[in-house]
Amino acid sequence: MQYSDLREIRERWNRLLPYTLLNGKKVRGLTTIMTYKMMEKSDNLTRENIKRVNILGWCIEMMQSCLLIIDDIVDNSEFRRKAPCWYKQEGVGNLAIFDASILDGFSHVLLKKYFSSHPYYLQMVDLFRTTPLIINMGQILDSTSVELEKHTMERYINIARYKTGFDKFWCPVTLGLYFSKTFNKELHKQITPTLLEMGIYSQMQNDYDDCFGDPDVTGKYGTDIQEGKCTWLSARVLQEATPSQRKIMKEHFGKPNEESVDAVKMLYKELKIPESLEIYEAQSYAKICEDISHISNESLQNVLHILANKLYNR
Ligand code: DMA
Ligand code: MG
Ligand code: MG
Ligand code: MG
Repeated sequence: MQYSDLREIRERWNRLLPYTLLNGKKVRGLTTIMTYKMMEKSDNLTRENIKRVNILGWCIEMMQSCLLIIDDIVDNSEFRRKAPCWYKQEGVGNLAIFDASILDGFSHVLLKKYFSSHPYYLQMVDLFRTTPLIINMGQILDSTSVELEKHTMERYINIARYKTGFDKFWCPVTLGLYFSKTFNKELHKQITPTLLEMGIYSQMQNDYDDCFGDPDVTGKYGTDIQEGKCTWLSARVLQEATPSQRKIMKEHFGKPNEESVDAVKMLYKELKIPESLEIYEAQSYAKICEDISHISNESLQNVLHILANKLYNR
């Protein structure tokens, strides 16, 4: 209503919103809602509160869509969520950067409209400011790590921690705790390393999908090899490669042509990188379960267990 004179913008928004916000897995929004439902006293699970936490879930999805729109431009991606990326839409191009910023801005409009009287409003706003800040620092690290010498496992983990670790589980669970007013500093400190670890693992799966995933399932075509991205796969290969295999990486990695991409994929298979990821997955899952067992709150243990099982048994 406040911007009702901007008819053209409203029409654009009506196109932008369903296009960029729907058809994803909505992991972050649903995680916020689940955390809330599992932490809140049953008497408080009213229709009104469920509606409000759903709105909060959409807010976090808006933040995510904003980040993805920009990520796709930087990564030269073609598809997202089974459709051409927003910036590839006719008449959009670089204007997508403005659209992304508007999406982020509107998440704050919704936050203010529905949550400004909530006792944790300030913390919620802070979370919606801090998370993209952290992610974008990770995105810069990600985009400035293309030289093969930089593809160490240590650097990879750092990139994954920043670009995905905080936003995948840590941010939505924290938001659910704020909304349910069950946030406790000490408990939050306990669950933070586990939530980050799970976020990092989910980036490893994302890297695997980029290379070996079925586009009908992932909804996108990979660009990591072409763009020379430091991924779990590339860092792992360079840990294992013989000098001649390293030469193949040097020659073909980061090149856009199909033959080069195939040569790198072949090397990944030769070095059994998918199998290594499976082994890592089992170890990581066992460690996560062990960490969860030490959390001193049963409801929170249950929240993390559900998330871990979804992540590791996909
Ligand atoms: C993570 O990096 C994405 C964001 C938005 C921090 P990515 O480019 O690997 O994601 P995707 O594979 O989904 O493009
Ligand atoms: Mg990307
Ligand atoms: Mg990216
Ligand atoms: Mg990826």
